[in-house]
Amino acid sequence: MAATEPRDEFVFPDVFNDPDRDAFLYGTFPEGFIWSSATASYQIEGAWDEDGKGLCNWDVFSHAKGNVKNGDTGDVACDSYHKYKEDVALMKAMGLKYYRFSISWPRVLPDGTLNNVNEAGIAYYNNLIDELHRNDITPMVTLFHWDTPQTLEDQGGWDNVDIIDRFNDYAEICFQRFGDRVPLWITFNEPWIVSVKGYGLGEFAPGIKEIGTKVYRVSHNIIKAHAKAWHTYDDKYRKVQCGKVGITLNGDFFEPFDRTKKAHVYAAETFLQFCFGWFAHPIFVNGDYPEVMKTKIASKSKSQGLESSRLPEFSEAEKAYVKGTSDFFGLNAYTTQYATDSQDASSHPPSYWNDADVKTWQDDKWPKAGSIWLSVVPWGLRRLLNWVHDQYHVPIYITENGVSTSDVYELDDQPRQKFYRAYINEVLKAIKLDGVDVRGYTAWSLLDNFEWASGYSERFGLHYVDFNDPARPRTAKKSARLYSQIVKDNGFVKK
Ligand code: GBH
Repeated sequence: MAATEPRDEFVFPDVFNDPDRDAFLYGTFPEGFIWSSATASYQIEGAWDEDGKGLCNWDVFSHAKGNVKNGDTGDVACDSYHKYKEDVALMKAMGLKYYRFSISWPRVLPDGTLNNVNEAGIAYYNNLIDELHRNDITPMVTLFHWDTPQTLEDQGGWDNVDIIDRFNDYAEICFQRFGDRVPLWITFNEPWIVSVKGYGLGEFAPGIKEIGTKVYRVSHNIIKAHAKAWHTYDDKYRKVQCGKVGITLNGDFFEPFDRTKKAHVYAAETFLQFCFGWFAHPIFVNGDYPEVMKTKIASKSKSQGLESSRLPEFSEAEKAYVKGTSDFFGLNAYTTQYATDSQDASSHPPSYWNDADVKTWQDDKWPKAGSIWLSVVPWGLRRLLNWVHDQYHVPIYITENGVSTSDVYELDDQPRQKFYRAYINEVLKAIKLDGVDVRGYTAWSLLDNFEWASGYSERFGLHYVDFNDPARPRTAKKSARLYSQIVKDNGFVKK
């Protein structure tokens, strides 16, 4: 049995101490392995107020001064609302058989509710899905990639329990109208980011800074909303549509700085629980938060003079309802950090960061990408896959992995080519050498796009997009060719 609480003994296979850790492994992926690339509605669609679309929180957030670098917005973005056929053609040219995209909730339901169904928005996604199928590409659809209808945000957004039912209505209309052609659904993309960046640090929409309190309530509601949508599918649609519904979680891998020190191992495992376990422990293990979160947050809350813990509780009925509500583990993985126990363990101010008593940082020696948080650490992905497998024993779909370069015109994108080759090779090692059940890999991103608070200053695309040209022309970078070859070979063959 895997310990789903932090351990203080380093339990990964010995192969990790192998001097050949970074050696390249030739070989192929299991038959039927899913190769995909991803985008998200607000990051690519543009057409922010066209054809009856309602406002989303990111429209409002990016239109307000000072929130996004250079005052960039997603008003036009890659203009994929008009150019989706071109996007599909790019995937076709690469030989990709899956596409992960997200639906804009307020494009389908402009005020977030069933009071007003926007048929033009529904038609857009129907056209996209049909175009994909015509080109033999299977849709993998995310229901929520951060663009909340502004009317609901105005009512408290994810901090208002009413949104759970609104999200379920929205999920259900998507199952009804698109589900006959969508075999893979992802309810939420990275709830950690929504909570911590949106309602904790205020760096993302809606820009709220309540890192000690609201973050826990917001996540609590998201977990319940996820579970409800999963049950709706399970009760009413699964039998006919035969699809899978999962959730996508993000987090860095946390490597104990010195793995012979129990305190470092315990700290790294604790932070993995605070990132992944926060959502995955209720959903995949027992309907409840990890013990380490419950204990730490309760004791800090007490020392802060609070009557109850800042971490909400699930009732017994809720635990039973939430447990087991994901058909797979969607993993977005980019980077790694070192962890140790925090030397200055503090309770003030009440904060998610203080609650864990862990200090994390990145090694200066690790190569840096075009985003300050993104160090290139391929072996971290293999370890993370092992950790997720060991904790939850469910099929893993990598729903995002990729790398940024700064805003330069560069078609021979060497760092990105190296990144994909190295990271995808670590996925192969996790499958072949460690026996981890990974079913698919998704490159982030098909296109350069609106990189949230960084605007267009960071480029993650396999295709270059010229944001100064109204036609938003796309040009394949060399990394697109490299990825396409890996897909064609289903791995790495010696030539
Ligand atoms: C993904 O988020 C998103 O799903 C996608 O939309 C986005 O474009 C892509 O990655 C690239 O950023 O320093 O503590 O604030 C992903 C990963 C994880 C990146 C957390 C920023 C910063 C943590 N994010 N990380 S912190």
